[in-house]
Amino acid sequence: MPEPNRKGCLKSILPSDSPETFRIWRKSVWRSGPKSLLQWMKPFVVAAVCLGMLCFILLAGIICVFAYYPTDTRYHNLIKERVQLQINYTTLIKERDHLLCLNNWKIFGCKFYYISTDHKNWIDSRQDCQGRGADLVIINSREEQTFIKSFKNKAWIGLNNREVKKSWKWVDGSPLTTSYWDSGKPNNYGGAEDCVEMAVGGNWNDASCKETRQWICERPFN
Ligand SMILES: [Ca+2]
Ligand SMILES: [Ca+2]
Repeated sequence: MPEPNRKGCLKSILPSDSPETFRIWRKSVWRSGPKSLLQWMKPFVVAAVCLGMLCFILLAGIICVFAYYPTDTRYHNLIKERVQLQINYTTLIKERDHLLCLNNWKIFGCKFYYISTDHKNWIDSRQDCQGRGADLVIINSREEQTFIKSFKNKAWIGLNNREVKKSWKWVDGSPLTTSYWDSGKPNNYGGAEDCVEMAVGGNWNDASCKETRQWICERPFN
């Protein structure tokens, strides 16, 4: 009668499938003591441990799926909300630009610009701008000058020397540093040209403050 061995599988150690043979083999195992029994059981213990580990891994996987699924849903909801906010933002920007356009305002950089359709002298033009929460435009850069030229009309800008002759100042009190005078200007024609207009070509001309022109206002966003 073969002894159960370490690789043991019941079928491999039994010589036949007869009940009598199995009974004799069982007696032999019990008679040979606990050590032999343990050796016989070892493959089954290993199999049970493996099965237990497999169940543990499966359970952990299920827990992970249920734990992460809500997070995944929240992530997709956030993506949807962000897309919706972008759509709303784009719509609002279009509506804002449409309203600004209807009221003759334009946006350049971080500023609003208003070009009048009416004509006024320089002082009244400035007062109109101030009534709109703005002031006559101050040209701070070549880019802004190029933008202003796009209006293509004679228009007052916020530069003058009404206080001190030949001392050109912007409406915020700052001195003129960079200029875009038209050729031969300023010429102080007739001795009383103390205000500055954007000429038709886009460069500047000094003119009498009493002349009536369109005007350009500038204001910050807030
Ligand atoms: Ca400016
Ligand atoms: Ca002039």
